[in-house]
Amino acid sequence: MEKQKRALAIHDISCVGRCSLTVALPIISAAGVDCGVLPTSILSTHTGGFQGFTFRDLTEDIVPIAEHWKTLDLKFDALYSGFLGSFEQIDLVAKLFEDFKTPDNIILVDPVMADNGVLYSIYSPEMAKGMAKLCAKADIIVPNLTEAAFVLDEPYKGESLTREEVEALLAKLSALGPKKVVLTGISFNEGRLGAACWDDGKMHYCDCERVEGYFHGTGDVFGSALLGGLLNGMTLEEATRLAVNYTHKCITLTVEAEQEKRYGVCFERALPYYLKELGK
Ligand code: PXL
Repeated sequence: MEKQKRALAIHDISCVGRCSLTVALPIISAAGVDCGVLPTSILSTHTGGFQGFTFRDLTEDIVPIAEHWKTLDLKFDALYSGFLGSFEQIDLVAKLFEDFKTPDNIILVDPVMADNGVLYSIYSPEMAKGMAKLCAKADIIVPNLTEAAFVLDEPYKGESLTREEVEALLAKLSALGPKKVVLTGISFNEGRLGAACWDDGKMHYCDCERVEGYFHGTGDVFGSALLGGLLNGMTLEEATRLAVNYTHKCITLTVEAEQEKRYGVCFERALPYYLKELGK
């Protein structure tokens, strides 16, 4: 049997609400990958839709944790960062990437900070500049359209873009450093929604039927499913298609279960589909 791959997921723990580590850990594990975690902060819930959530910043713990790992001669096949707990964490995570980069591992950065044209409530505009620096260190980035605008310091133009505009965005995002970019929230047709990917200059699109409404945590479901695909040997295009279809399935099951949207999507119920597509 081949050696098991190991990933590191660097996100917050939103204790309730199914996003960040409570999504990344089970999905990446289901893909057959040993998934270590580096929690950036602990919140009682995520910040999108709950009043009075608690927030503990774990910035102080990052360096001691990384220093311990360095004594273990640990190797990661992928490092995947998402929601960070403070502005200072950007430089600390960038340093972690330098320390654990190998010639063939994957550094995947989701510059989690905004959606629908606005920054998440706990972030300031300086976060956007820092996230651009972190994206420059990545092999692959997975922004949504709002995050792409913030990272490029451009105005957000909404969802209805032409193919030429999407391609220009992808080229500019790749020029920051990452050879591969997957841009989510792409729609050329009202009834469809998906992602565009840029694989070292080659463009691919993948979409599926749009389900109306805003579903929390789907960016983390998407990024985790994409990474699981890549670590199972898929190309970027194949992994993007898998992530689009799996995320769509999770949303459909959430609608069928009539579940409150702020508690995230029913990704657990769609795991059999994910495993089947991975050939497991
Ligand atoms: O899913 C992105 C995310 C992650 N972590 C926290 C969030 C959000 C989005 O709102 O609030 C704490």
